[in-house]
Amino acid sequence: MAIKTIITEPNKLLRQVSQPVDQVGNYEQKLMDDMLETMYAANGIGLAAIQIGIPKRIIVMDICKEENKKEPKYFVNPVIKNKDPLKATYEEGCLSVPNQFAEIDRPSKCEVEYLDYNGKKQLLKADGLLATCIQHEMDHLEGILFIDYLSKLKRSMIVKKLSKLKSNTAIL
Ligand code: GNR
Ligand code: NI
Repeated sequence: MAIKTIITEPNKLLRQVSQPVDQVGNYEQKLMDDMLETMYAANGIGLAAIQIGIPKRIIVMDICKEENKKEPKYFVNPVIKNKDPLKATYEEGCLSVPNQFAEIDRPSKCEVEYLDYNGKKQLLKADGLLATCIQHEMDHLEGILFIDYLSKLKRSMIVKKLSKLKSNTAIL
């Protein structure tokens, strides 16, 4: 397993639409292992493959709060089957938008069909943080970031801050 570099805004790769996976094979499983390790190392609760530069429809998640307990979840080619019309608000962050947080409204519940780590078809009924997180991750597959739901002004302020941060880091 290996820890990969997480791509941050602004970066065109984050705007790319990810491609479906043909088959969950050895390469995909190794990729999911690396993604999970990278996510844990960054203290995230979810990660999409595009965040490490790979435009494939693969997501890993672990929303378990207990220390020393792992509950990894793997989603290949996820499709949302049902969204609750009722919205829920969560303070969201993103490993690709470091240190920025905002309250975002999304459907409070959803049903997701996907292939698991072993390529087996699964249906998940999600609510709470799980529902928010899976929708946040599925947005990454379409090249969408949570800051896209903010006003143009708020978004451009965040992107400006992040580009400044990047140009400073380049000097160090
Ligand atoms: O670590 C993460 N926390 C988080 C909190 C609220 C809503 C969504 C998330 S996902 C984020 C990790 C990430 O950037 N995944 O793409
Ligand atoms: Ni994210």
